[in-house]
Amino acid sequence: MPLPMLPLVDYQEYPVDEMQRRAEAFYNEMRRRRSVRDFSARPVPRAIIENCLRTAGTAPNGANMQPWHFVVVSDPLTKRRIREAAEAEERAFYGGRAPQAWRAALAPLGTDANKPFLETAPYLIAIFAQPYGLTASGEKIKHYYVTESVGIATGFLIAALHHAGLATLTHTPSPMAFLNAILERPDHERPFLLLVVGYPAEDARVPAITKKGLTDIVTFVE
Ligand code: IYR
Repeated sequence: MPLPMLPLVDYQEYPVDEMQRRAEAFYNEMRRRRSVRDFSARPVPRAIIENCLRTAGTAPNGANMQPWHFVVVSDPLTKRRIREAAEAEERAFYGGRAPQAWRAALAPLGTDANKPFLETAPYLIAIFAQPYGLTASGEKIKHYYVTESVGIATGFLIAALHHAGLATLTHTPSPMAFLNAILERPDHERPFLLLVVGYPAEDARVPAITKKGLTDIVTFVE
């Protein structure tokens, strides 16, 4: 049965010069975002996190199945368990499980197996991808474009948190199956990313990286 169709009342058009200003202002805001690894323990009101998660939940996704689940962890004991499990995986990763070329690619960033921010930061948001959903009666409903959908929702979430004035780190300990166990998520849910959220530490440092320019990332066919 097709859904009822509604007028697009929420669309907002701007004059072209205002569009130009808005596009530039948004770029200037987003280009200030950095992946932060030095977090402050300062608390962050949960309501801010909730609104950013609402933004994530608006992401376009396959057949509107919304194939994601977000677990927001502020409990110190759970954060500690996540840190311990993540660091165990990271020790194996940096200790030789990762191919030499991968470790060489990371060397300039100075990352290592120590992840104190997993306990320091006020929030860890574990993002899970659901290959299928379950109805109330336990029937499986297939989800489509799961990775794309969850990736877009995660991008929305990172942008929303940055816009609110918070720092994030997209952390990917590999493998991440320990998140299902610690956070009691069903086996079929795939841990996608662990997002570390909070204020940066006052003395936070970030590596001197640059982004590719427009001509390096875009081809116009006109
Ligand atoms: N998960 C590891 C390694 C790592 C991998 C990539 I690709 C990065 O961009 C950064 C780190 C870690 O978090 O240290």
